[in-house]
Amino acid sequence: YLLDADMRTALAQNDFFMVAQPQVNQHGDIIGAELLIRWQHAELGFISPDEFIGIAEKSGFIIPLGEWIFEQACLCITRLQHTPLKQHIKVAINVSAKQFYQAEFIERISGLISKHKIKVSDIELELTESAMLEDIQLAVTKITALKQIGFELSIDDFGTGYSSLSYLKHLPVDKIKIDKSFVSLIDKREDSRAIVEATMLIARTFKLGLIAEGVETAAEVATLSNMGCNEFQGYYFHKPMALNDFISLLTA
Ligand code: G
Ligand code: G
Ligand code: MN
Ligand code: NA
Repeated sequence: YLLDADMRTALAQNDFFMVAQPQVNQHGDIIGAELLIRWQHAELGFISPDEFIGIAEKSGFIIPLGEWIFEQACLCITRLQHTPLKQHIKVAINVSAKQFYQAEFIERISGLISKHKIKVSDIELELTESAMLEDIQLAVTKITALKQIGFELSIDDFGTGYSSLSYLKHLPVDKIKIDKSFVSLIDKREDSRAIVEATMLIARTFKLGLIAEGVETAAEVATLSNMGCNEFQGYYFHKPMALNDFISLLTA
């Protein structure tokens, strides 16, 4: 079993690293990447974030870990700035609810933005729908403040939060990410297809960007394109990869 102490050691020893999963437009051009954390444990080998993010949230370790993740995004953006690229690339990170609701969150990440002298609009923060619903009033306040500073914000795992949709009109987010659980069933189940259709209508109505995640097949791409989705993330296009490989892919 994993201990909080293991994670603290791992952070100090550089056993955590970020991988990048490219996001593409309808032509397959890379428009951004989601950074995802990975842990190569000295004895246990690879440990999935599904196993340790929850533990880190309970122990409070997610606060220093979340800051480390944010700083990795800053470093990635700096690297991209020093790479000659045809297109502009945005970098997205997942922000855990615990970190988001922390009183000093905005101050801490603003400090890192200044330290690394990057453009705040180059970072996209992904917040899950369920995280925002934990305290919707506070979420609206925080997201409004983050937007004012210039962050891009997206709602991750959209459609899985059992939410009333009325909250959306109060949230100045930029983008919805259609959850992979709906994408994977889009050609198999009418109910999943209906949820995706409803999500697209919501995105249009609220003038939000839209990206489908977990796209694995050409058939899914075709169905989603026909329905009006123009941005994709998933194994069909690119799997998460080492940052060096991501840079190579962009400059190839
Ligand atoms: O990358 P993978 O599919 O293994 O991720 C599994 C889960 O862990 C997903 O829910 C993903 O959002 C989450 N996750 C991956 N990387 C991060 C991260 O850097 N921060 C947080 N908070 N969650 C992450
Ligand atoms: O919870 P979140 O949406 O952040 O999780 C994204 C996770 O989904 C990533 O960690 C990534 O490893 C995983 N993922 C990305 N593309 C695909 C895909 O095409 N199929 C599956 N099964 N998982 C994917
Ligand atoms: Mn995500
Ligand atoms: Na998701």
